[in-house]
Amino acid sequence: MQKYFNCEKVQYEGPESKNPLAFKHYNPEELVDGKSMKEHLRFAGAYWHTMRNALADPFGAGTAQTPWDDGSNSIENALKRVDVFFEFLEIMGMEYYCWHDRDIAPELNDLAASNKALDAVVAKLKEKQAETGVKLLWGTACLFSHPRYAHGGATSPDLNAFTYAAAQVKKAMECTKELDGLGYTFWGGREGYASLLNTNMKRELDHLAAFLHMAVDHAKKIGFEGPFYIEPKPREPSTHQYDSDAAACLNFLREYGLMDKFRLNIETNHATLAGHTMEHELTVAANAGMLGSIDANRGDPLIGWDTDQFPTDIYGTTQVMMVVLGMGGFKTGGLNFDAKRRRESHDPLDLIHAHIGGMDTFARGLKIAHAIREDGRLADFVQKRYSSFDSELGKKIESGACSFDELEKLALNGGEPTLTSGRQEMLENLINEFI
Ligand code: XLS
Ligand code: NI
Ligand code: NI
Repeated sequence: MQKYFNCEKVQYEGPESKNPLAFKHYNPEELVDGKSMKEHLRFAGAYWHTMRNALADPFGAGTAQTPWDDGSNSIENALKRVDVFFEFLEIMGMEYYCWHDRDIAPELNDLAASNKALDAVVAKLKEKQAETGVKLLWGTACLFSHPRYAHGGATSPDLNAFTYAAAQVKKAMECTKELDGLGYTFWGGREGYASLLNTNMKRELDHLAAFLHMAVDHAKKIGFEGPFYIEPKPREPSTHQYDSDAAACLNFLREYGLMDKFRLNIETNHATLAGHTMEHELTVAANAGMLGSIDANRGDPLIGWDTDQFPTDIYGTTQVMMVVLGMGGFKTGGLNFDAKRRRESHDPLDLIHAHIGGMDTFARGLKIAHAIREDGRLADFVQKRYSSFDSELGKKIESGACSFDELEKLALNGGEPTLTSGRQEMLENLINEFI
């Protein structure tokens, strides 16, 4: 038995196992396409949900049982949580993790005191990383919980709030660097607005860009090489969020000359809130060479907010892994379980069950996606669907060397184009052969 969790390290037992505390599909060292499953999937634990989410909802208090936590805002309590979290990672066999500054250490009376608390916890995290080989996938600053950020951090109309946010991000970047973090994330929780009556949108976006350029400069100064990630989300908590979806983020990054240093961190539930599929958002990002990392979770089709549920849908994880394999795998990113248990699942053991489910579902998605790619029929179909563009004329159009005049002449003589089927249902059946 472990010290804080009533279970042993979770082992792979195979699909026949009936043990609820075993992996049925995730076999970390098993090779898929010449690379181990753990290298493909790069699972990360989210400190905020695992250690700090009390499982409250707007109608009731938190239910999570955390016998290790004394409920205080003390540094000792924060240090104790580090031990618990690393035990959890060990049980799961997860080699990466992510944090917000305020999840790992308390916010105290002033910035200097909060920074000092952060230093103490970061020192302990560094020890634990060295002891276990666990790596920091990304760090981030929480610029959305404290009342000072009610109007935003980098987009606040108040210069003092903007200044505070800058100092907080500077420190969080330095802590990420100290822990050899592979990336650093910006999710703009309050970077948006509720009403245009009181908002100068143009000025707020200019400020956000200035803020991110300062982050780029500071990264250079401290030698932080990892990419920055922007995490799109369309609403909640702001009514209108500036980073609403992958396309909006790419447009913003291009407009303000930030494409080099940034990538996107795409989250499933945010994609669906934006009225897109996860597959769509990932494809938009990957097409631009900008898919950096993934927050793995899912929403609920009946609920219109960010329910952050654990991924259990095999179709969903298959689609995700099709895109990830298609781009040649993660470089600095991974699959971060930005997911929480339901309020009714308050026992620490539920954390283990939840992650087993997420990891097994992604393991299946990986194997299925690989099998579909190996089979080749799907890619073949898509390739053939566009094959008329492989002609001389097609090449001319694709290279920008054609004109409307030329095409008009051809259309006048060519007659009616023949219609061919898109065969969507046939392809859906094909996918089901593998699931
Ligand atoms: C909230 C976001 C958040 C980011 C990190 O919806 O998903 O958890 O991942 O700030
Ligand atoms: Ni997220
Ligand atoms: Ni989210």
